[in-house]
Amino acid sequence: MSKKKNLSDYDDAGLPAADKMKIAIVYADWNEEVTSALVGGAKNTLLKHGLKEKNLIIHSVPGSYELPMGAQYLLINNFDLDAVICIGCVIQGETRHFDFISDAVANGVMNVALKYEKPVVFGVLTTNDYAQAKERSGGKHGNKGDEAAFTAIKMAALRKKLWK
Ligand code: DLZ
Repeated sequence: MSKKKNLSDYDDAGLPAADKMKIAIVYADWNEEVTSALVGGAKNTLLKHGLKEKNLIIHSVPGSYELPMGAQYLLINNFDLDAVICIGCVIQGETRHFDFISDAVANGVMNVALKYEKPVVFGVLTTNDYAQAKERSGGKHGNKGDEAAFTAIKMAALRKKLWK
């Protein structure tokens, strides 16, 4: 997958079915046009691989900074969740907000994953401008939501396989 540029091109041969999984998506309202397209991509990919709609939970948070907390709320309140996909879009602006938010969300997502020992996927675009975000949310570079969904299924299946 990593050798390819298009975020929607992944090798699904051998990807386990998601029909027995329960997966949550938490997405940021900031840059809503982009994040809703990312959610759409993730949802399509999850359902395409067998996830039942009743086993898909979707909630929103105000901005990407709140994604780790949203993921943690979901994991606390749903013991049977197999994975959480965090979706956001942080666009470089004129202030240092971009760096603080990007670093905080990346570290926060990893911390929640390690704390709960479950896949918490970083489906967050961090781009220089809006055009780059559009290109990666269903444009010429594919949809990062697809990539995030693929990652969630693959990691959830690995955890199920290895867990004793
Ligand atoms: C404040 C802010 C800014 C400037 N830019 C973005 C952005 O590009 N993408 C995003 O998801 N959120 C942004 N936010 C909001 C923060 O993530 C957060 O919601 C607020 O700082 C409140 O904690």
